[in-house]
Amino acid sequence: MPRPTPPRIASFVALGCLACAPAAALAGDMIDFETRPNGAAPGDDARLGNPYSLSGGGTVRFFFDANGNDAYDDGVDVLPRFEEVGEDDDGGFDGFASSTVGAGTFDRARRGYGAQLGRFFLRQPDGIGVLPGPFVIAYDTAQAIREFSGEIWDVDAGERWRVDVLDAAGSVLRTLLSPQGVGGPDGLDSLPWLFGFKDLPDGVTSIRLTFVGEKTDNIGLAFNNFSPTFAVAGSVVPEPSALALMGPATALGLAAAARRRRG
Ligand SMILES: [Ca+2]
Ligand SMILES: [Ca+2]
Ligand SMILES: [Ca+2]
Ligand SMILES: [Ca+2]
Repeated sequence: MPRPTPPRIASFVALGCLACAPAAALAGDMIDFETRPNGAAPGDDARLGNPYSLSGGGTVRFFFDANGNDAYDDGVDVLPRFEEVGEDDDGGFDGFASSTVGAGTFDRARRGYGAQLGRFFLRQPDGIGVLPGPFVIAYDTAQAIREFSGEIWDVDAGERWRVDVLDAAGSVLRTLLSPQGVGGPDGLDSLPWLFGFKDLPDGVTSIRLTFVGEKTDNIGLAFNNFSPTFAVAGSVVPEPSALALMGPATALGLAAAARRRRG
């Protein structure tokens, strides 16, 4: 008798996440990069140097870790830039090519995802090319970070990202790989890869996003909607609660029900 198996359920959940609704405006600590840390509107291509405040106390900052020590070093590490949706008209740099939206189109979300991208996102310091190092999100807070989520947009052919959750010693507490990017409309061109963690152990101090794709050039990072203290719905696949529901107790219950039907 055909019945759902855990792998089929998991793939169904993953597909559901790809199609999940755009994130609504959320209260609390949702950093959507529509404002700078001081609340002012960003400008296209402007650098982000200051950290954002967390409502529960402390701050979080973003940088490319040029010297690979997982810590921010002023003047050594490289600052990301705000990028405005649409093509630059002043000869500045863009974030990502929106090839499924249209030829010669940049920084445009796929239909239905415009509100989720907003007007601004965060990107690599220069043009699409070679990154100066991993992208690091560093907390400076007394809060225990138990969950978070974020979005990497436009994970195309030859592209893949690894997300590592680190403690102060640089040990990897948790890790997650993005899908292997594929080109064309079936891939994540001009779409977000929504990732998140829940139930993190003690000691989370930073998050490191490392490009692990096959490409060695034409690489960018389009980062958006970072939620530093909670994981938005659909970002954790499968949800820990769903895992618990599919655990041994449920499996035993299904088997018992099958036996009763056969009996
Ligand atoms: Ca550093
Ligand atoms: Ca742009
Ligand atoms: Ca630009
Ligand atoms: Ca945004």
